[in-house]
Amino acid sequence: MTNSATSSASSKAQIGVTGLAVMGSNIARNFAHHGYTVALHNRSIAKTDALIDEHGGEGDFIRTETMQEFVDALEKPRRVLIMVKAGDPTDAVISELADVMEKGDIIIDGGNSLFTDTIRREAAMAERGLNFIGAGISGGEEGALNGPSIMPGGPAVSYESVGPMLEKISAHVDGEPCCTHIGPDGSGHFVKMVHNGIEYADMQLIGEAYDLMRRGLGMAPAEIADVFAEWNKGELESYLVEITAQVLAQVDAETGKPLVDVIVDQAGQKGTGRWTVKAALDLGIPVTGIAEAVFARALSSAADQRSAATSLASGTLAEAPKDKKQFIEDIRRALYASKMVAYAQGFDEISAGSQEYGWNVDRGALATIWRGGCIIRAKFLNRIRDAYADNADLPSLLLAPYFTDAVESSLDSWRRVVSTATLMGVPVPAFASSISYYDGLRSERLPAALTQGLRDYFGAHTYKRIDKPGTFHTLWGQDRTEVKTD
Ligand code: NBP
Repeated sequence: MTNSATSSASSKAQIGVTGLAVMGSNIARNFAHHGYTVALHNRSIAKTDALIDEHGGEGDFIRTETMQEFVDALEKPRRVLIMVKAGDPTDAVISELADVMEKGDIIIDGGNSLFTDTIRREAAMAERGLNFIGAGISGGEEGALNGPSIMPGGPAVSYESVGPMLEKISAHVDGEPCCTHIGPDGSGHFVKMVHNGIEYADMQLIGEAYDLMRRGLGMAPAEIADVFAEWNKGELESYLVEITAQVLAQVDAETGKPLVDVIVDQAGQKGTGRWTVKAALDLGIPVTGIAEAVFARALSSAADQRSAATSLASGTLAEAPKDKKQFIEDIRRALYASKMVAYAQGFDEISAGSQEYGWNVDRGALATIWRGGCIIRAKFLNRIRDAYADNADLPSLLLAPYFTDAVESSLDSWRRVVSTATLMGVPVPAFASSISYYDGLRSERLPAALTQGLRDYFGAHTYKRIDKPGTFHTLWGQDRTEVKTD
């Protein structure tokens, strides 16, 4: 181990990591495990020393204290991965780094930055001759150490320099790395944001499935854990379904109760789900499953409002379905169909973002790198990859033959689950909004025609007709004749 910065060319580091909290230190170790010499830096030296003390023997690390020392420890062009808190701390570190780096050096922001910040930072760094890559990294602590899914966006020329290293430390599925160049500037952070949005939807759908078995069927958490474990052997196989079984099976050591029963039922959020919905609103893309998931977390956290409302009437509630086995199978199918909607919507948002910002994101390649390392990793992503391989211009994932068939075979179950849940008074916002989206998507005519009529009535917003070209307005306040306005 090298434990101090040195100026000799042979002992320079190929990569530097600044920000050595849980994610940064694990990624630094991951680089070292793959044979790279890693320069280490953190604002407070204690974290650098803790990493060296606990894991210094795992590979070649160079301990540095100041930013200048850190940059001097790197071979040229210098490659620095920033793993600090998103927002102002990231700007502060970029600014410090840019002051001591040289033209052609590469800064990689591996934090959960907002993609518009990445666009701004990439442009600012380009003006100074520095290459900036915004890399979404998913997989949490464990992924960072053993192989995350990495979504780098930035200049292609800098990807040539850092791409092979990032690919090496990423997770691999069927020998393929879970890392690929996503596109220019903010594209990497944009797709990471949508990844997290889909993760929100996935978890909300899992929560609704759990609630239907718990409150609806009166099953115990351990029994539901077995159901999820069973589901994980089939088409729902995924990391989140796998760990759901584990969390539900966990017993609290202190009380002897299921752990899920002693956890406060208020879901936290750090912002990426909200960002996904905000960006979707700006792009005009319905991401109803993700939005319901964000709102469901907000409702769960409105503790005072909820406790004031527990006495609200429920109306007459239906009993649970008699055929428990059938209902559990219905829930499984509803979960799978709703999940397909959430992914279809997420990929629509990625297409729209890619078009808006000129990123040319390859959706099939993206599905490929989400198969391993990341939180939404699932068997199902192979299907998405195949769908885009068959038709790169697919208008909706739901129109790919596999998805069309899978939804069709789940439809009866899906409708039964949503209607039964409503009759039993169990909230299923994501299941319900997903099937409504699906029914809206497949409708030949939507009530939007009436909306247009109303808009024309109160605001003279005009409308188009189905039978002739042009734009029209009805003189609602006069004799109600129609005039052509263009
Ligand atoms: P945190 O997000 O908790 O950030 C802590 C790090 O930021 C420490 O190294 C801290 O230095 C540094 N820092 C702060 Br705070 N303000 C700073 C400033 N003004 N100047 C310099 N350094 C500053 O760490 P994390 O959980 O390891 O996450 C790192 C990044 O990775 C974040 O952007 C996060 O969103 C993203 N991410 C996290 C996960 C996850 O599972 N945790 C997954 C994927 C992505 P100090 O030690 O001196 O206070």
